[in-house]
Amino acid sequence: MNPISSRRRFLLGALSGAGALVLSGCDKLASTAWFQKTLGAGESLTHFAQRWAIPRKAMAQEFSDADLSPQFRSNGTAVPRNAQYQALAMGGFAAYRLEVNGLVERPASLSLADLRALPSRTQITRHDCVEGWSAIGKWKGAKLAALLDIVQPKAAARYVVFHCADPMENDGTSPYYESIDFEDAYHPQTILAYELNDKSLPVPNGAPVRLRVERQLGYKHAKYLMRIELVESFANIAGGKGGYWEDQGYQWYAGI
Ligand SMILES: Nc1nc2c(c(=O)[nH]1)N[C@H]1C(S)=C(S)[C@@H](COP(=O)(O)O)O[C@H]1N2
Ligand SMILES: [Mo]
Repeated sequence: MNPISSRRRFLLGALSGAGALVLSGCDKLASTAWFQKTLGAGESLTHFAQRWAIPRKAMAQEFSDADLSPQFRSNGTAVPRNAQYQALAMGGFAAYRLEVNGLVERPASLSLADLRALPSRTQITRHDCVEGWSAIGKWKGAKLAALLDIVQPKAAARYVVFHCADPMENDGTSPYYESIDFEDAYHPQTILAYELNDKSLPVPNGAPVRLRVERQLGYKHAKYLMRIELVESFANIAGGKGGYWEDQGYQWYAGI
């Protein structure tokens, strides 16, 4: 048995929730270097327990064409207030490039054609927004795992950060951003979506490419992707909490 699966078995035995970890006298474990490193920045004990006690590899529910919402609404930014982005949109995104850099062996710059050439997945899923609405849409996109195989994450990389085109402040600052860990990055339903309901992704829904990370709430699904950065820690990015809404107090792990 490899060290991961023996750890996992131990934890599955020890944990039925974060409370059990403390109550069962595992506070010694909580102070070990391994535990501290695993817990890491921005990760709560609840997330730790979820991550180890609930199979994160499980699939989000998928639906059929008959379940599609008549219209998939837009939320948050509907058109990025960014001259460079608007010029790209006017040109049909022909000049668009998705930059992939940070802790990778082979940084990359991908056109939409490059993204469309990667192994893809199509999925009909339900999007849940914390503001109290849901919609079912059909998404097609490149598997993030396939892109990671190309850029080759360095050993120190722990998070994938998504930098977006839309500034959240009127003065053009605070671009939207998000981050996920490798468990979600390699999940089969985690895709860089370039189609919604069999059409090119509309601008209000994040054209030309947005993240779908189906086990988590709406705000994790970053739209208007410009750059993907692999990092060891997101402590030095913007407010340091791993996402625009996280910096305003939302949970980093937004499990559904
Ligand atoms: N770049 C960017 N991504 C974003 C947002 C945003 O404002 N900007 N809003 C988030 C929120 S809160 C939700 S619910 C979804 C909305 O996706 P939709 O516009 O396709 O409905 O996008 C998420 N991703
Ligand atoms: Mo949302």
